Amino acid sequence: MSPPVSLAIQPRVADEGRRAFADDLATALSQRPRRISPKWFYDAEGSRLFDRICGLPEYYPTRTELSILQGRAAEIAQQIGPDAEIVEFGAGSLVKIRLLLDALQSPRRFLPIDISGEHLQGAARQLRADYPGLEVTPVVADYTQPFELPERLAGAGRRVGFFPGSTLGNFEPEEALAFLRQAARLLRGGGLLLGVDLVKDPQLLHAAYNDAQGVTAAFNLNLLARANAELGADFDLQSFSHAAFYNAPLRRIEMHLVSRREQVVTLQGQRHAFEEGETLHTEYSHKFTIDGLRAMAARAGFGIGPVWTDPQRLFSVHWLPAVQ
Ligand code: AVI
Repeated sequence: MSPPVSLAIQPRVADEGRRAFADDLATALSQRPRRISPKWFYDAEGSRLFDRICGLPEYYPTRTELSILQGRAAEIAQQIGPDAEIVEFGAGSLVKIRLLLDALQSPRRFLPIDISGEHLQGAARQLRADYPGLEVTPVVADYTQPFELPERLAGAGRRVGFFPGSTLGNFEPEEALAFLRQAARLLRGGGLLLGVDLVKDPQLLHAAYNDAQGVTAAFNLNLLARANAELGADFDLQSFSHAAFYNAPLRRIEMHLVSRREQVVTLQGQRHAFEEGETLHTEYSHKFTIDGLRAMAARAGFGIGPVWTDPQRLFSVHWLPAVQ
């Protein structure tokens, strides 16, 4: 069994994580417009709420991507080839990686990369039990920052990245390009299997981020609950509301927390005043055209391979060869 790269330093990592959250939130509250990275959504409760979002009737991306992966598994496996090493950016849904592993010819190794050691351990344990021939090597790293992967296994096939779920859309365009450049370097000679959401009718998009059960609202507001629990902040959750709208010219959903009244919030001894209607921006979710995504991938150093979509062209899965 391969231990995660830095399991021994988990408590320190947790402290560092809390400090980084405190620093990011303090910076976010001090700047105008106020803006924080969506990575802070994902504490245990945020991850649970995100799993619920994935099953909502309005949130089409998860089930649509799954249907593409399922329906096109054989073609995808043909692009990847035998004995592959699969690198997943984020220890994501075990459902998606299983669909891929089940279709591949004798996959050799799975390397899930995640900033959270806990998430990685869960993913690794379950896959080891179900795929006895597969070596599972978790890597604790922030994949949005520069990092290295372990040496390739002798005799292994291609090294292939898997980045589903349109998480790329949560990056700023320059961050997305930087991520793709790093992926092209790490995966040279192999390729990237990338799932991204497509530009579509704004009404469908609006519904997906403003669901009737209020799960997306709870997910957004949980960021403030997390700040209260972990950092001793005093956000009054009743005094903020969820807002998500489609910015058509920039092809992205923008998610905010809107102050419902004039109020002062205290974070680590600092007071932050909100006017009624002022917002904390929490997430972009960019939507792509197939040509636009391919142009960005080409700038990052990828070649262009096949793309698979659903009949309604809601979502796309791209095979991007990482040219030698
Ligand atoms: C993880 N990410 C791709 C989701 C998205 O659609 O941007 C996060 C999400 N935010 C609100 N709903 C889902």
